[in-house]
Amino acid sequence: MSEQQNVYPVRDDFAANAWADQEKYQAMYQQSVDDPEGFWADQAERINWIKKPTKIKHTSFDINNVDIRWFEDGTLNVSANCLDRHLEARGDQPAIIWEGDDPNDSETITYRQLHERTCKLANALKEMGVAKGDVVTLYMPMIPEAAVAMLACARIGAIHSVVFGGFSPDAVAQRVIGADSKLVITADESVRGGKHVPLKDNVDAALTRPGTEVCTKVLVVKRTGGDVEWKDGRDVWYQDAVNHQSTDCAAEEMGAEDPLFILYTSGSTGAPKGLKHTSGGYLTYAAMTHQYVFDYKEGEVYWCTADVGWVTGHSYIIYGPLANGGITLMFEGVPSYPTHGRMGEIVDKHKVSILYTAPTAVRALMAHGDNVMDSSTRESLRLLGSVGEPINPEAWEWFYRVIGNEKCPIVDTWWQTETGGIMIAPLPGATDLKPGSATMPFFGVVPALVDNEGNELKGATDGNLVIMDSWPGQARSIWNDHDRFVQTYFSTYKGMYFTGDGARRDEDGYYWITGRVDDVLNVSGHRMGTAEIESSLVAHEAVAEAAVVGFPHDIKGQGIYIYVTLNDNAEPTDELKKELIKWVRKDIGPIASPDIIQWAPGLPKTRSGKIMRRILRKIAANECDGLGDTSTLADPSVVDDLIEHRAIK
Ligand code: 6R9
Repeated sequence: MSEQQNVYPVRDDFAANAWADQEKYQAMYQQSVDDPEGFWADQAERINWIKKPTKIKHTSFDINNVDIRWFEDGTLNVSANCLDRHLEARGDQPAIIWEGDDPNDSETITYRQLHERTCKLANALKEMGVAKGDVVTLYMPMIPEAAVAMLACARIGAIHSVVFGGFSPDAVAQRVIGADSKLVITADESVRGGKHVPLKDNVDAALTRPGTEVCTKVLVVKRTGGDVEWKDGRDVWYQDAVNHQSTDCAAEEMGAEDPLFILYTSGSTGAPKGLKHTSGGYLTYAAMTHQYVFDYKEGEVYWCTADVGWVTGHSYIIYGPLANGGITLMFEGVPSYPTHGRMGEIVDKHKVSILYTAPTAVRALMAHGDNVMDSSTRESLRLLGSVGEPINPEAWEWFYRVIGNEKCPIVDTWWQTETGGIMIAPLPGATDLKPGSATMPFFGVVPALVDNEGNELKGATDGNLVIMDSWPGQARSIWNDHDRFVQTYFSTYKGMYFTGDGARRDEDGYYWITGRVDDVLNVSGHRMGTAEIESSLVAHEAVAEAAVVGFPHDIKGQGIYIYVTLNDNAEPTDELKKELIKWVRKDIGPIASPDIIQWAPGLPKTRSGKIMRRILRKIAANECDGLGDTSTLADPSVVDDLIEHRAIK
């Protein structure tokens, strides 16, 4: 890292009005690690419990007994916490401001209206036979019904599993099967950047796959009115299901440790993992982080640009903001449509105070130059946030200067699907900022850096990022596969949660996330397992073997670089490259689109047959001088061929 890097000290006016200044952060942090029981018992007060918990923390990272429970004897309902309890004080205040893909399309939904819509759908779900503990799959556009569907599930104790609307039919099928899901909620089509995506067709295709018979109902929101096939007895129009329902629906009393949702995410091996999140601890943590990290104040309009298909959408479009009685903006479209000025225009139109987005979006705008923001003033903004991948200092500075008019602190928030909420981030009234650093741990979070043997490293150093003790938002397990949960997160370093990320800690104790140290790619902030893409490719008849690595990409952060060894009878043509790219897009979804395919007559392997990705990563990045030790390769000569034909020189 550069030595002369900028530091942005906390501004006095910010510190004076923030939920936490530096002194308060330090005192609270100290208490949170010295006395987690007392600290989190106090924090649990932010939730309306039906039965208040007396048992606060019961957690073990011991490999023989990984067991994570928070507030376990408490009961609550998450949807009542996000809706009912706000009705008296702010029933007529907006809960959701929805901005459509088309700039002329928007809608404001008050807490009272959101409550009514949620109750109606909850009643409809019950009528369709959905009961407490059932899993409902959501494959939806970014429309208010997506929020309503999540909250309606939570209301009746059903568990939602949201599948990102950009995923393929196979991904939907895999998740329906994996979670034994009886019902899918979808829409006829989604609209993004003026283009329609046939969600219902995709669901139809998904439900022809063997194993999906468990799913017997599909509820379809009419979004565009586009043509859809209809399967009588299975398919139901959303409007027909909800219209006649009552606007009252009692909220089910749930245990703090009852599951709230499953969310699938990629790992370094095998099929995506369905992380299981529960109710009491998750909500406490989502609400608290939303309040402190974004310094959220009553009445402010807050906009998180993520999709509800990702964990960021769960915690920071829906649950955190609504638990806090906030106003959350939900955007259906993309920042580049109809023009690259759209993001700023939305900020002006709805007087957004807090804008939480991803480095890839910032870099994409930055590529169009400073004038890209000329169509807006963004005067309402007071805080910016970043999530999904490391933000490079250049993008940070541009975000600060051009989007934030040099007056808004940026909170760079590091966290994961597995962590449920933000783990390492500045508090804007407490933490001096360094562009590119996620800075300091949130309350109750004890990060550490370890070497490859698991020895804790002290002081300024690089290392593998682990978390030493549990926090309430942590995922409890992998759906139907607790062994895999234990193996993936607790077996690498004994007694610690392993994040899969590398990080550096500087002399001020600031954390700088350096990226994944496992075989997980981060493309535009989306996680993807190299194994998933490889297994898709080898299913193609022309492909004998494939190795996937990330390479530095200006906009996406990482691009997808693929080495393909063809079967003897296949010709290495450009047409075949195009076909393979299409193949992967169709199999996994457009976000997994390969950027570069290189034909590889052979792959560098150890004598035990393991592909040496370290070497492939270097060749893809055009760093061929520092390939390191190649002496353990079974056939070192394959490397020369790969270097000669590398795509980036
Ligand atoms: C919330 C989310 C998690 C992975 C994580 C890390 C990367 C996320 C980051 C960041 C550096 C940040 N990541 N935020 N890296 N700085 N502020 O993104 O969850 O989709 O599960 O991805 O993303 O590599 O391990 P998820």
